[in-house]
Amino acid sequence: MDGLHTKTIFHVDMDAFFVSVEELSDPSLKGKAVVVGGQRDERGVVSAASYEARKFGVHSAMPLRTAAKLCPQAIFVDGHPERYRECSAKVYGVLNTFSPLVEMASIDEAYLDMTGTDRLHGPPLRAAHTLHNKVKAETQLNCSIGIGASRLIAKVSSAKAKPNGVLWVIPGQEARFLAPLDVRDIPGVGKVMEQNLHALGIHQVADLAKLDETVLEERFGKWGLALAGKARGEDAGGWFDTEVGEHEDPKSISHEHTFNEDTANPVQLETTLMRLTEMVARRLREHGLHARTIQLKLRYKDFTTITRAHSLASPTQLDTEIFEQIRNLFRKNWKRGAEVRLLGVHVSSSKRHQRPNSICSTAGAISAGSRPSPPPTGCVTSSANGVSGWAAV
Ligand code: TTP
Ligand code: MG
Ligand code: MG
Repeated sequence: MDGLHTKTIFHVDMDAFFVSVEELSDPSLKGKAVVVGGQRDERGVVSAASYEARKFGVHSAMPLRTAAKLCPQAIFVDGHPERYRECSAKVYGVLNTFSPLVEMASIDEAYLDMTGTDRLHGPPLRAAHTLHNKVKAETQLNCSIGIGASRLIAKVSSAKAKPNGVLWVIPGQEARFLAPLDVRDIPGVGKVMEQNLHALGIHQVADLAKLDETVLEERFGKWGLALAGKARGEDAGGWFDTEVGEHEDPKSISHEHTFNEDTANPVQLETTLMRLTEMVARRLREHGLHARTIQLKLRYKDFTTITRAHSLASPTQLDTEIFEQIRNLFRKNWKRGAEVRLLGVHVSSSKRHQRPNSICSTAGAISAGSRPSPPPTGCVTSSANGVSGWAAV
């Protein structure tokens, strides 16, 4: 456990990202129930929902028509993948001025290793608020920042800081912070694992923490052990290790989407490819794998199906890098105007591969500067819904 208290990790995640980017081009959307991903009568799925729409139960990956039923007053907007990528790159630019150790984990989120940067940026909360303001000033977008001694804690706390907040779990208080949370809040615990845990009467992280880890190991093997570590706030199982409950590294990962109505709309097609890419990349990261070969599958209305692949010189698990290749393959191979029935994104993975700029890489860790100052008393400091309360520690 020594390693647990030596790091300061930030997890930055943009708030309602696609919706917020749409609001930049159409400010009249602000504060309203907005659904991005297509029109209310289309057969696609929701990419993103505004916080206002979420109050009605609308969420990502839900059919647009279900969203329209739950929230008839919502404004439905088509997606603009180019804009999202541009904003993502801008965010990365800001983060990169803050720490050389930035790892974009998806189009709208990143981990920063801020260990030892006190002299430069001040203590963690001050640094986070400076960063929070900088992101806003340079992108006009809100984000939330979680701070913890592990990636796991940083990730969970950024989710709890939303919207537009900063939350720091003071080193040593991890178990107290996690205890009341649902097991599903632990990254890597999916639907199946949640059901397995519920069947054992385990609902909250506190229930997990009470168990001897050998019980979890007996029941779920090494994933049980990793889960026990996660319940203590550790990056157990390598954090992006295999998903809890899954027993093998997949050699290939793919996601496909069949359109309810065949479409030749390039925006709809590319938005779908982006969503499929995100799903694939997320699973790569969960399994600690990197894609070496990236393949597009395209089935036309008449069921003619083509697959086209591209091999990367440098394996990746980043949505942006995978999407760039998928988009190239799509643009080169799609017969413009021809209606498409199905799209698929498939990657073949290489074994675990350490990127040189990964924040896991100790070789690249920041060593200059002072060590973090001793934690202030108290458990968790939050500035939920804003940035004004942070000085309370
Ligand atoms: P998230 O960060 O999961 O969600 P969000 O930014 O919309 O909202 P939050 O404030 O809770 O972070 O995803 C980032 C973007 O990725 C999201 O705006 C749209 C896209 N996305 C999809 O296209 N499909 C999906 O299933 C999910 C989860 C996200
Ligand atoms: Mg987000
Ligand atoms: Mg995100």
